[in-house]
Amino acid sequence: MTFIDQNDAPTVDEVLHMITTMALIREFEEVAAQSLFSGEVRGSVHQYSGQEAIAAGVCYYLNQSDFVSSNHRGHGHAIAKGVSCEKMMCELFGKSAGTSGGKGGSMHIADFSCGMLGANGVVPDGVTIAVGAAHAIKMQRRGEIVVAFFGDGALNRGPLFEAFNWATLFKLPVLFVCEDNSYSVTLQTKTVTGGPDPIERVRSFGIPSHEVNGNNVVEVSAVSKKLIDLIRKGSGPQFLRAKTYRWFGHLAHDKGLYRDSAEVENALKDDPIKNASSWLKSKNVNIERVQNCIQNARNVIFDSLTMARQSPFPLESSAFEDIQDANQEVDLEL
Ligand SMILES: Cc1ncc(C[n+]2csc(CCOP(=O)(O)OP(=O)(O)O)c2C)c(N)n1
Ligand SMILES: [Mg+2]
Repeated sequence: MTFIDQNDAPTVDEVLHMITTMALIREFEEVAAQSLFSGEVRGSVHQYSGQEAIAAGVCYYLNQSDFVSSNHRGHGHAIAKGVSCEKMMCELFGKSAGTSGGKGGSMHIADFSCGMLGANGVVPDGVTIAVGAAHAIKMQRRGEIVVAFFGDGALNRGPLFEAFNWATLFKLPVLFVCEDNSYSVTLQTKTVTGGPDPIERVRSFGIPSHEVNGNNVVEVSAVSKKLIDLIRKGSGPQFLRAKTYRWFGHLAHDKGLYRDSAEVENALKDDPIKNASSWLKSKNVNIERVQNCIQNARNVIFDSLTMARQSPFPLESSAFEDIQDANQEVDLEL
């Protein structure tokens, strides 16, 4: 489904907002990678650069009370869902002001206060968490919906199919968003995928499946708006595959030498931020308004970096706090 009904197309102001979100993500990833290279950030950073239109377009029409779950490449989803960039940067720097008090790092960013259920390093466990949350919402007769973001690499993992089965069996309010960048770590996903197009697997569960150009925020947001609306009205699960490309290696340290340089060069030309700017230009929007959005986003990330650098690490005495005690009852209410 790529046809956009004019009634679903976003307005100029909405696209300007989405450009700001995309610019926040792009800049955040740039600073995160540089901070990893400089040794200020430890661990790993999976940059979302090049895929920004998906998080920005899907999350635009979600309410704050709705939920998202994410994977290892989760910074963009968190920013688009409204998690504070300052708290996220602090988390990457291991500082106590971070979303998890500096103890989680890049792949464990979560903030329930704005519906971010968590990044997740296990493929595809964010999806099963999303389905669990959707089941809780249904049992409690609440109106929120859940979006599960995952990559094409997850399409060959068993737990994904358990999640699809459960979601369709109980008609749960969940939108599955597959960010198809064609790669699973160093492999082209198609070289490890049997059978016809994996979208057929999704359809075999009876889940309506749609495809969109993931580098075009106008298209992503228009289709997402429609799907979110259907889910709110009780359609049960929907599936959206968004074709895209990750600009850098799997991790910031990966040079991506397994990819053809012409392929990368071509992909870089299909820049989601430039695509959105061109759309705005076609609507006679003054380029200065676009540049202001991008500059504002850069300022926010610069301030986040300053804060992360200046903030304290957690106290040594807190090292054993925030650890789940097997005998302790956990309040799992959302
Ligand atoms: C259960 C499990 N097996 C293997 C891995 C190692 N691993 C990390 S990311 C990944 C796949 C990444 O591809 P994709 O899901 O398409 O996401 P992308 O990195 O392309 O955004 C794998 C296999 C893992 N994290 N979890
Ligand atoms: Mg992938």
